[in-house]
Amino acid sequence: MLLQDKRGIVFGIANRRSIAWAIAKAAAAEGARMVFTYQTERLGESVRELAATLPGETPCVECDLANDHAIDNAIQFTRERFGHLDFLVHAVAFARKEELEGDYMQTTREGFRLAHDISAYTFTAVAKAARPLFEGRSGSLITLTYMGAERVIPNYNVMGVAKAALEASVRYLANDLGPVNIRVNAISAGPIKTLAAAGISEFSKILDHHKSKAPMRKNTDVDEVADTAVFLLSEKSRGITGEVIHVDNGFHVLGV
Ligand code: NAD
Ligand code: IMJ
Repeated sequence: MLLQDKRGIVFGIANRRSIAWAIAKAAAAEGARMVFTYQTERLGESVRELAATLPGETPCVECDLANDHAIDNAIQFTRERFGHLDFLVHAVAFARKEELEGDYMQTTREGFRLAHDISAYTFTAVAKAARPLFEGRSGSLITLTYMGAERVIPNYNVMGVAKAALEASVRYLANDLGPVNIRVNAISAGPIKTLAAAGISEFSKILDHHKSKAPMRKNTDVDEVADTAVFLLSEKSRGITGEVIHVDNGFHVLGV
């Protein structure tokens, strides 16, 4: 098993459709044990229900990533339960709904700040806070990104700019943490119908387009993302850091 006896922390499970949940299931199947964090108590019940379906104990703790004290608390909680960490999964993004429609140019200062805080800075924040739990061991950190960081996608707007900052953070964190044997990578996933895609205008059209044009002629399945995540979290990817791997059935290679 690729993650036998490895300990991890997962940020970003909201429900059974979450990419983070698919990653957690795949990691558990490879022998990992994890702490789950959830954004608000409103999500706590469903996250604890999902956690209970995994073998062994999966401690769960509230963690609003907008709050540094909440991050420190989740790390302290993890230290008490596990003593150390081998991996971290960050699958978190947020922008105000109003910023995800119309022209990018209409982005407000506060909307820009919030999108960058939650969608980009929090990865650096959790890397910094969790760093002591990796002391003396190798580690792997991953985050989730989207092609809107590299190219213009209608309505993705300030999220695309925040994802570009997130991808740059992956490279800087990889350089900071490489000397202590911690790798840092991102998965750029194709469009998947999750809570973060709910209510996005024309999302079904984007899925149809992806399916008809992607080299593999299919939509991205959450389990495809999860299997790449397991690879990146495992020693199999020991030579890879600072990388953004596209798991999108090849869509990103297209010009038109
Ligand atoms: P999701 O809604 O299930 O997950 C997003 C998570 O972010 C939720 O669990 C939510 O609670 C969490 N979150 C938001 N603000 C937070 C805060 N302040 N503190 C703590 N947690 C907070 O949707 P998803 O599609 O699984 O998204 C996971 C990641 O995948 C995101 O980074 C998203 O940008 C990325 N991604 C999604 C797609 C897609 O098409 N669904 C494609 C590429 C990348
Ligand atoms: C999101 C907006 C516009 C276009 C989009 C998306 N496309 C895809 C997404 C084409 C695939 C989903 N995605 C990659 C995201 O990162 C979504 C982030 C997100 C979604 C919401 C919806 C609800 C809300 N705020 C959000 N903030 C971030 O209020």
